[in-house]
Amino acid sequence: MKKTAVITGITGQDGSYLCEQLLEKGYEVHGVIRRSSTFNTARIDHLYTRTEDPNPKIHLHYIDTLDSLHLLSLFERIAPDEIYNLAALSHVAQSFDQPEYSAETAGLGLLKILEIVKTLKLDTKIYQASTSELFGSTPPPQSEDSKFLPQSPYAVAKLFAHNIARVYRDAYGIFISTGILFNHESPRRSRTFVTRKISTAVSEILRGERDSLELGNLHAKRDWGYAPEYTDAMWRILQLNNPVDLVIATGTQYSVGDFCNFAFSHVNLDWEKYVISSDKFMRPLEVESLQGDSSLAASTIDWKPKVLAPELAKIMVDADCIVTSYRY
Ligand code: NDP
Ligand code: GDR
Repeated sequence: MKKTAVITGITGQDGSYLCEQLLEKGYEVHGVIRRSSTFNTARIDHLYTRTEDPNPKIHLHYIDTLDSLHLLSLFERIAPDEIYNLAALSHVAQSFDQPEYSAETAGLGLLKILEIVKTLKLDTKIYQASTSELFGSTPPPQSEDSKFLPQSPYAVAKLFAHNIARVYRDAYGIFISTGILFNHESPRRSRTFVTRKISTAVSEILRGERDSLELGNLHAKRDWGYAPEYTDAMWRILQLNNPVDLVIATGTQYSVGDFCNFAFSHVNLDWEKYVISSDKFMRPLEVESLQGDSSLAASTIDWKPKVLAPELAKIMVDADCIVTSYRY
């Protein structure tokens, strides 16, 4: 039987890949999308047409995830089999500038969904987008058993959501799983994140549109993977018979400088001639070193990463060099 899924944050990087994958599996997909004065559907435009389709597979609903009344009315109407809660202010540095909004979207957003599912007594499986930022200053390797020491308003808000998920699971038997996902990137990554900032800069330098790139901390280390593989993990997590909390990561680690090297050397440029480290992009508090251990995911959902950072950098640079119209 055809399953129905709701994706909050469908217009984001992960939402767009997840939507594609669910449609391929035959799901009816409902996307929660917030109103914007400019078009914010660039990542999903290829998945739906604006013309009348008598049997559309993707339905968009204009609801801010902080608007619980309208979320309730949507969930009551469609009684989804699965909810993927991806909506959030997802930029760590920006969460220092907008801490309240960050707490509301990344933290309270999930609580509203849980309350609705509980009130309506829905038999829905929920996926929550938890993050490696929960580990913060805990040294690597980080696994499901590692301590959470969040270092930003974003991470503290996500920790609230992570914990409230466990509480609703244990107290009310709600089926909610979390994926503790480490950084994952793609050509659809917003340009405000470091990998995409680097790959677009490489393409612009090649085209002669600029001659330098200003970044912040070049020494921070991340475990970078490829976004479509991570959204596949989200789906696999919800297909289990019991709820889980699972780390999803490549198990590798590179610095921001290393990623610059992969991206620039792919087009025979020496990154050190172009990249400048500026205080402007330094954070009030930094997460220095993330490297995940996803062996539990390998055994429970048969998930293993294929694309690692050196190849990821090439994929992103190639996409920016060829398709100059990506403007996320
Ligand atoms: P993006 O920033 O690309 O997407 C975030 C999505 O949330 C967008 O669709 C955005 O809408 C939407 N959104 C934000 N606030 C609201 C709101 N108030 N109401 C409705 N929609 C809202 O993030 P990613 O796709 O990269 O990440 C998805 C989720 O996974 C996020 O929660 C993120 O924190 C988490 N995560 C991401 C990781 C990564 O490496 N990518 C790693 C671990 C966790 P709009 O398009 O209008 O801005
Ligand atoms: P992150 O991703 O904070 O890990 O959060 P981001 O790409 O923003 O930063 C990664 C590291 O690069 C350093 N850095 C810079 N970052 C940005 N954005 N811009 C710069 O110019 C720059 N220079 C250096 C940062 O200081 C940091 O150390 C992402 C988001 O997707 C979160 O939502 C998600 O939860 C985590 O990944 C896992």
